[in-house]
Amino acid sequence: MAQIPIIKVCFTGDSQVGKTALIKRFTEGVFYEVLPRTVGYDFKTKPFQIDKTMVRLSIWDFGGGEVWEFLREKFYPRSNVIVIVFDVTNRKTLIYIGMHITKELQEVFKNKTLPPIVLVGNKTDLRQSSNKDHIFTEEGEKFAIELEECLRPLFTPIEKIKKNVIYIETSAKTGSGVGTLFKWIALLGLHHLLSMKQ
Ligand SMILES: Nc1nc2c(ncn2[C@@H]2O[C@H](COP(=O)(O)OP(=O)(O)O)[C@@H](O)[C@H]2O)c(=O)[nH]1
Ligand SMILES: [Mg+2]
Repeated sequence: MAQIPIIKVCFTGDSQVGKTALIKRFTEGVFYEVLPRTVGYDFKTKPFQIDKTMVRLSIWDFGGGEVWEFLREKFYPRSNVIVIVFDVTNRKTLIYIGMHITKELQEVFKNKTLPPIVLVGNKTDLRQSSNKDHIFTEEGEKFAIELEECLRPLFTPIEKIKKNVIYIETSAKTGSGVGTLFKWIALLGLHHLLSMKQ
């Protein structure tokens, strides 16, 4: 029997945006109001069916901040898809991506090719249409386009992938968008894995 392809997924983003909560919602189907801070990294794995292919998602959840930079630098280049999460009710977490994550990726992937990225706007259950500071779909999509433009020279050329950065909105609390998110993670990750094997 053919071996199940293993897709390596790295979650990154500012702290408290809901990275661990999204992974727990997907792997355990639960939501915790209080979660311990991720120290270093957490690792989870789950089988997943995408179209007719069975894959195994190997998910790495990194603690934010400079302290764990050495871990992220080691693991990013091995991943098939990178998931960058921000909190739609906290603009600082979107700014953090432009200020820190893009620089880190540019540094780590300067001599390597970058896998596809999924940008995630999480905590949509807390978003209020009256709050001008919250981030709405249009702005998230615009940011994804900017991110793609900024990182364009670094991406792995993959014929089947038209967009290297896709934008998804989720709520780890209600579960909204979480299925779609992991479907995209598996699909993009599989395309990347297969392109690397050619
Ligand atoms: N209301 C709401 N709270 C969330 C959501 N996702 C995460 N949280 C809460 O936000 C806090 C930080 O989540 P956590 O997953 O630890 O963030 P991380 O530091 O990015 O891993 C926790 O108290 C979670 O319960 C969400 O979609 N909606
Ligand atoms: Mg965490």
